[in-house]
This record gives sequence, C-alpha cells and structure tokens, in this order.
Amino acid sequence: MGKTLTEKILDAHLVEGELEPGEEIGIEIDQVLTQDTTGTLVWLQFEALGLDEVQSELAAQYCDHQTYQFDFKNTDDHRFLRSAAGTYGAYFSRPGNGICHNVHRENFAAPGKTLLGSDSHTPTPGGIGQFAIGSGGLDVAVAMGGGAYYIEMPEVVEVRLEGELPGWATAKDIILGMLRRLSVKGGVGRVFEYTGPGVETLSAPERMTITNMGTELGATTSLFPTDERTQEYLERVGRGDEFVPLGPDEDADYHDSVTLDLSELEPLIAEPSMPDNVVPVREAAGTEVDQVIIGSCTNGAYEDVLPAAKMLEDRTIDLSTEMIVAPGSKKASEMLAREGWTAELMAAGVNFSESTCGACIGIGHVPGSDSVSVRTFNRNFEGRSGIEEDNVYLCSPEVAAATALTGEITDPRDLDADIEAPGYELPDRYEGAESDIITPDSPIDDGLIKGPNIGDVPLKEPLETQLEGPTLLKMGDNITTDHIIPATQDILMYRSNIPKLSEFTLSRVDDTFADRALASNGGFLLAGENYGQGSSREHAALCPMFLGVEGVLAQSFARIHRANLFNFGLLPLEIDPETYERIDQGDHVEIVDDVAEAVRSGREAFTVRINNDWETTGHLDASARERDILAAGGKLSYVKQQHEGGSAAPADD
Ligand code: MIC
Ligand code: SF4
Repeated sequence: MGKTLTEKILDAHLVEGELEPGEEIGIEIDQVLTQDTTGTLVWLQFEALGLDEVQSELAAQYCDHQTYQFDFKNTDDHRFLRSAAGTYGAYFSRPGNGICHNVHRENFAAPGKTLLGSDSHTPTPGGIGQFAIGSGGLDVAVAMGGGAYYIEMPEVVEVRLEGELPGWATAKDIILGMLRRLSVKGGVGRVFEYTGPGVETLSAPERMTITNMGTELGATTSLFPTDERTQEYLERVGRGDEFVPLGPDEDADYHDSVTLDLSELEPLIAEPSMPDNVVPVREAAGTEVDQVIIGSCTNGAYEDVLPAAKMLEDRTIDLSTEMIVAPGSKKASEMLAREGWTAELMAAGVNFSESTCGACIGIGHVPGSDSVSVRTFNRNFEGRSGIEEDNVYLCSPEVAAATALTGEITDPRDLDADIEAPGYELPDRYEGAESDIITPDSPIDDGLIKGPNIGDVPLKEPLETQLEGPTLLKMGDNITTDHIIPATQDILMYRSNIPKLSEFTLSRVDDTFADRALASNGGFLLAGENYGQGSSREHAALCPMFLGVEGVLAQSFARIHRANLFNFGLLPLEIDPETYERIDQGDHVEIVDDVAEAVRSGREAFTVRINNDWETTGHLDASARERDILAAGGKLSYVKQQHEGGSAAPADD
C-alpha cells in the first residue's frame, strides 16, 4: 500500500515510534518560529533549560501581534526578543515587518521540511508542502534546542478537490465550506491532505489561505502536494532552488476521504461567533455593516488585498462604513504602495494599518457597541475583537470589498454588472526592503535584555499523591483559549509576567475566578467538548497552574491545549457527558488513590469521587512520556531532570 504525503515527510523525520494513528511519534524539527506574545516564554524557557545556542536548522522570531507598542511592556518584550534572537542564534523580524506566517512563507518556508511554531496558525506553509505544526512555547524551546517534538500520529484524511472555482468563489470559501461541513472539532487528531484535479487550479497563496484556516477545524495540520504552482511561488519569492516535488503515492491509503466540488462553491460567510457558523453570503445579505477589515495571516497577503483594490478602484466605500486594510507583511505593504494600489484604496475611503495582527485579537479597531464588523480573518470567537458582545463575520476579501461598497453584507454577484470578479494574481516578484530581518550573525545583541515586567517562568512541584478540591468553574463546549487568557491589549502586555497575567484567568467567563482559585488552594476546572480550542498560548495552562488549579475534567480537549496541560503539570481527565451533567460548580472532587503513582504506572481509568457521595470515572489518555512529564510537575522540570541526568541534548531527544 502506498504512502500519503504526511507519512513520507514524517517518515523522513521520525526519531521515535511508528506511524500508526494514535501512537506517539517523535519527529525531528527543521525550522521553528515564534512570535512576540508567545516568544518571551519560549526564550525564558530556553534560558531556564540552560541551553546556549539554537540547534535547529533555522529559528525565526517575529514581532507581529502587538506592534503598536501601547505600553513600555510591549516594547520591552520586543527588545528582549531581539536580544534573545541575537544571543542564541535566531533570525529576528522587527516589529511591524509583518505577521509571522506571512513573513515566514515569504522568506523561509520550504517544502518537505518540518516546522514547529508557537502559534496555532503555523500550518500555513502546508500550502507549499511544508509539514508545519502549532504547539505551546515550551515544545518550541525544546525543539529549538535540538529535541524531538512528540505528537500522537494523526489520521490522514484526503480532501479531494474536483472542478474549478466559479466567478466570485475563492479559496476562503473552500475552507469556510470545510468548516461548514466538518465543524471546529472536525479535524481533531487529523491531518487534511488535499488531492485531486482541483489542486492545480489553485495558486500557492490560495492554498495557504486554506492550510492557514485548517487550524479552525482543529486539525494537526493541512498539506498540499507541490507542483508547478509551488515552484512558481518559490521562484517569485526568490527561492526557486528550494522547490522539491512532493506528493502522495497513487495508491496512498487514507483513513478517510472528503470530496469537494469547487465548481459548486459560492461566496460564504461565517456568522458570529464561531468560524464554523457558515452560511452562503446571500443568506446574510442586507445586514448593515459598520466596519470592514482586510488583513490577518489568512487573507492579508498582497494577493488578497489586490482583488479588493481592483474592486474599489475609482469607487468610494459606503459613507456609514469604515474600512481598514492591514497587509500581512511589510513587503506586501511596500509592493501595494509602489504599484499605486494603496493610493487607490485610500482614495476610495480606506485607512491603512501597519502590518500586524492587531485587530484580530482586539488590539486597535475594536468594533463599536452593538455594531457589525466584517473581516477576512480566521477567528470570530466572541469578545476576541475587544468588545464582549461583538458581531464579527468572516469572509473573503472580495465579499469584504463588496460589503464596504454597499454598507451591508453583500454577495459580490449582486453588485453592478460593471464590477467584474477580479481574479487572483501573483506579483511577478515579491520585492521589498530586506532590512527588517536581522540575521543570527548580526552583532547587535549578545546577552538578554529584560525590562522590569519580564519575570521567570513559575515551576510546579511534582504531582502529589492526593488530588482534591472544589470544582472552581463549570464551563460549556468549545471554550477557547481566548476565554481562558484573553489576548486584548490590557492583558497582552503581561504575557511575560505570569503572576500579573494570572489575575485575568477566565475573567471573561467569571471575573471572580482568579481570586477564588487562589483562595481555594487547589481545585479543578470542568468543561464540555473541545476544551481549549483556538490559540497555542501556553499561558492558558500556565496561569491556571499558577493559581493552584490541579486538573481539568472535560468531555474532550483541543490538541495543543491538551499538550500544554501536560507541559505545565495539570491532570487532563476525560469524562462522559452524564458525569459532566451531574457535577456542579462548587462540588468537591477527589481523585481516589495515589495519583502520582497511578499516573506513572500507566493507569487509564481514575476513580473520581464527588462530594464524598458518588463516584465516576475519568480517563487519562497519555503516553509514557506524557505521564512522566505530568508526574515531574511539567515539562520544564522533566527536561531539566533529564538534562541533569547526563543527557547532552534537551531531554526529549
Ligand atoms: C491567535 O490567533 O489566537 C494568536 C494570538 O495568534 C495565538 C497566539 C497567542 O496567543 O499569542 C495563536 O493562534 O496561537
Ligand atoms: Fe495574528 Fe490573527 Fe493570525 Fe493569530 S490568527 S497569527 S492573531 S493574524
């Protein structure tokens, strides 16, 4: 039986385990990326591990999330990151140079290589055949130190693309169509491999819109084969020599297969407040819109802004609607400016932002109260835009531009006949100043520069024998990391100061949580399905740990967050729906038996006693390595122990 492309790349990087779905495998990581809001912990952990030089082929540090530097703490973080990149040997992309995924794909992403990034949209270059995965920062620190990355071997699912996109349908509609079909849980434990005749109809950047937003399906990653379209892209970014032909065997054995006929697609839109709340645009048409934004790592590239610019050329946007364009990279900004498109957009009434994540996480351009915002982003989780009861819709740049023209959600097919579908066009060459990437050998920094807000990473004691405490909070399904540790400006500046950041833990669900958790000296979180979906931010595990939370009982966990819980020594137990229903907030939870011993010995079923009254079972689905990490009180302690035990490379190696 032939191999999938996933199996081929993983096979070439395998250092431990077998490529059997569900089995834990260790893979070698060629490239790592990190960004400003997760990167500070990455480097603090790299330092705490006693490592002194980047060991992976390439490491890149981006400053993209909080580039407005509203507070000196953000600026200090950026200076610290530059000093860390300089000290340890990573590339440094200066604040404002663009979103990590956009800058990485332009400069470093390479087919056939593995990439690990402390950002959940790291899978973006899957569109050019790179096996790219998002993870918590500690896993990135270890991989950067030369250690393997461990994951459960995912099921590989074929997504067969037939036909060709009609007129106004775009790559964004392909991934929105997938979300409509499969939901935000549809990709958990899976890799989506795109195949079929429809693949060659899509350019590399279009493919990267799809792989970027595969994260919203919960997928481990998404992957396209490479072909002339990949080569064309690599040549235009000036790295044609990095092209490698890659694809699955003809008789590859997929776990499952989904077929999507591109010719049947139409413009789609995700309604508030979940990326899978997708309907055809025509069903939402007519809704009045206050704000339109084109940008983000999904649809902020040069090729994404261009169609909107063409649609708005010599026209003006609706007077009651504001429109902002935030190009994904400074190079895209520069190219749009040099070609005159920035001026066209400005003349149409559009405002430009620097290249940043910004509005995607509620930093700038926060929607007004009781207003509607239409964005080309990938996430519209409630409150993520910076206002609690927001109404954020997600769509393609074409739908966004049509909407800005009319002031209401508009299917571009209903625009005046003189506005034609602009199509999708790559520049002949991606050209711009190169001065915003500082190379590892640059003599700028040697030695870490820490401002007063940059603290240490707290460590947890080894797992105790007795675990008991109250159910501190009962939550529903699909709780996101934006609920656990929001990313808005007021909070984001504390990403390097865990004691302070912890005060905001779960504040969007219950603002008394942090105080109650600290006062209770231990306790548990209770949640429904897909707990911790969304971002890779390890703060969502680290802060509850700092507040004394000992474990999470949930019906299921999102992949990256589950790994982060192990990494910070929190016990993740799966419970069934009846148990979830029966336990109330405040109920006393006791894990019966010697927990540390049971974890170490491989026990899967744990007896959980509630209120000293009734018992149920919680399941721990964990590899031997994950159990050791948990028992040690988290991965930092575990790796240090191993390191002290004589291993030269970081422990996981
Ligand atoms: C996001 O899109 O939620 C973020 C902000 O990029 C996060 C990273 C973070 O929390 O810093 C992610 O996707 O991992
Ligand atoms: Fe930035 Fe938004 Fe992309 Fe996250 S999803 S990397 S916040 S643009």
